[in-house]
Amino acid sequence: MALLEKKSSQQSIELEDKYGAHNYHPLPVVLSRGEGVYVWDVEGEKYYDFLSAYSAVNQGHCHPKIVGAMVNQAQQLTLTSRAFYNDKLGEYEKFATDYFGFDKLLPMNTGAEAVETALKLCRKWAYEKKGIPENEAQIIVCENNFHGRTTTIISFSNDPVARKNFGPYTAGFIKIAYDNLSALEQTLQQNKNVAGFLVEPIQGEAGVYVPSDDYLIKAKALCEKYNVLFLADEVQTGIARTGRLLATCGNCSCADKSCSQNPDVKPDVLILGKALSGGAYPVSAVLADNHIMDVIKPGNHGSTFGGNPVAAAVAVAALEVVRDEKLAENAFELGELFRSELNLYIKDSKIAKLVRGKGLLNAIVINDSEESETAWNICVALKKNGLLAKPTHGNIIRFAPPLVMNKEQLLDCVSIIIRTLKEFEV
Ligand code: IF1
Repeated sequence: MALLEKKSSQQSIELEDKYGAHNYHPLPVVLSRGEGVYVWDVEGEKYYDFLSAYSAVNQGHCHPKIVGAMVNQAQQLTLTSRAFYNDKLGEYEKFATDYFGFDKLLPMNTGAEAVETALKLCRKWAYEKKGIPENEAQIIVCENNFHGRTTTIISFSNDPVARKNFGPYTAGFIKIAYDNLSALEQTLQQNKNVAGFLVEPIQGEAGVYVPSDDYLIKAKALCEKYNVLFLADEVQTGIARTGRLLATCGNCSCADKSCSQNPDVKPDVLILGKALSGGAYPVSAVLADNHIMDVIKPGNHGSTFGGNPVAAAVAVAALEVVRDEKLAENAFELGELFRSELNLYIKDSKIAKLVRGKGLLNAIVINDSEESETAWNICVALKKNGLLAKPTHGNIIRFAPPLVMNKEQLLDCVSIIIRTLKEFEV
């Protein structure tokens, strides 16, 4: 079969099955085009994308401004490495540090790389600024976290599928219950060598767990009290996904000044990825103020592609789109509408137990066991009805459309979701 001839979905699936590692179990759909909130499969079937590539495509598929910035820069200069300066990185760093309210930015590529960078930064700060004895630093993390797939990150995961048989594991992490301030305070009191607290403002992969309103601000206050860095992993919750520019919303240029859901919390270290590029290119970043970031000296850290001119141009365009198209406000309003519409159905439903989330990061819990195939079967049925979504764990289906969706499209998706759930009402 000539490589370039158009293949059917089945042929594409067979190619991946035969020649690709089996590290995913995708829904049986083969996509070949995306535009805004829509994607098309190779047979030309059109779908609403309700996953947004795990919240990387917040700005919508193939946004013309972002693609334009990428193509334009790619025809100019793609990569210099950091052995030399390039004319785009400094401009991006100034734009993004102003945009989020931090002194400095360390550019990386994937979310996991940014999390690893934040962990290294936190440890180095602990040894050189806090005075913790070398190799004694501890970082507190939460049960059911997801921060990426590197060996160190899965070392503090409690997901057996992500962790088993990848040992030996990296030491120096203490796990506590999520959304539990007394567990955090006790751990801080009992361990004098704590360097930092790494937390997702909403636990995405765990099933879109939204913590108590005062959790983040009180956790930050405890970190200040015990001189511990508050590391916010906003790879999935950031870039307007939760109805605010950041779920922590500290010091951001959030256009929605009515950020009443949570008081502002400025992390000591902010971790971004995914929609930082609008899904067009791998771009991630770690932001911190000078008294923390200045422990990093030449040769301490880096990467071949980190801070490349294409990433810089794409990230500036992606952030301008979020601001200019008021995507945080749109996510806030459509999220309220989505949950209120679904709650009207859920109150009499036997198949859907609840809907939870913030902005356009939501999930429904299916009334079946974690081991059941029900959530998966519902997603296959949603696909037949023109909407793509995927379960996170077992009986939880995440719903996260691009933030450029309008009210009419959202209500159309709500009716598809309800119509599909009704097929499973017992
Ligand atoms: C997969 C979901 C998982 C993340 C947070 C860091 C990273 C992620 C909060 C790492 C990545 C992706 C990875 C992807 C599925 C998806 C995901 F929650 F978004 F759905 F797995 F939990 N911090 N999340 O969510 O960023 O290195 O991937 O760029 O690995 O299956 P990355």
